Amino acid sequence: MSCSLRRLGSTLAILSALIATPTLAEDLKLSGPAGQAVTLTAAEFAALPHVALTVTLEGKTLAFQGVPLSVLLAKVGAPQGETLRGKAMSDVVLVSARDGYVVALALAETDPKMRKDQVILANRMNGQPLPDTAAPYRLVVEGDLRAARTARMVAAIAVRHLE
Ligand SMILES: Nc1nc2c(c(=O)[nH]1)N[C@H]1C(S)=C(S)[C@@H](COP(=O)(O)O)O[C@H]1N2
Ligand SMILES: [Mo]
Repeated sequence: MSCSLRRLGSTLAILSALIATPTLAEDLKLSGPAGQAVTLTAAEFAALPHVALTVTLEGKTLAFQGVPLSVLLAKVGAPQGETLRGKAMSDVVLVSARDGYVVALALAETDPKMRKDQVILANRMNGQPLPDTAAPYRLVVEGDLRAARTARMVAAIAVRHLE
């Protein structure tokens, strides 16, 4: 009796651990140049400061809302502003999507102290949540003429330091 109760107890403990730490499809994995790792839930992303960015890509004007990439990269220790210099000038940002699509940016391109064109990770388009083909996040690079860098279904962003 006490043995089966104990087994029930440990089964419940395992189940509750699984329920407490699910890997949700909307989770966003961030990693920094020295291996720092942060996972943001959709609720944590929603609580970050959002900006609006309207772009015209291949003749289509789209109004996005999202979080500046610089805000996300600061969470994993990416150098920015005056600290983005020297060897960090070759740091790259890899934006990876669920279908294996990967877009590379120079870290310097993403820094609002370096360039006035915004780079954001959008979660809304034209006043609506992103459609399933793009959710949960889409990269938007102001100034681009083609849509190829607007990675849809973004799941992870990594800053890589090149030696
Ligand atoms: N994840 C992912 N994002 C992607 C692509 C892709 O193949 N996979 N293709 C890119 C290209 S080349 C284009 S033109 C646009 C097309 O987006 P749309 O179908 O919403 O117009 O998505 C971009 N983002
Ligand atoms: Mo494209």
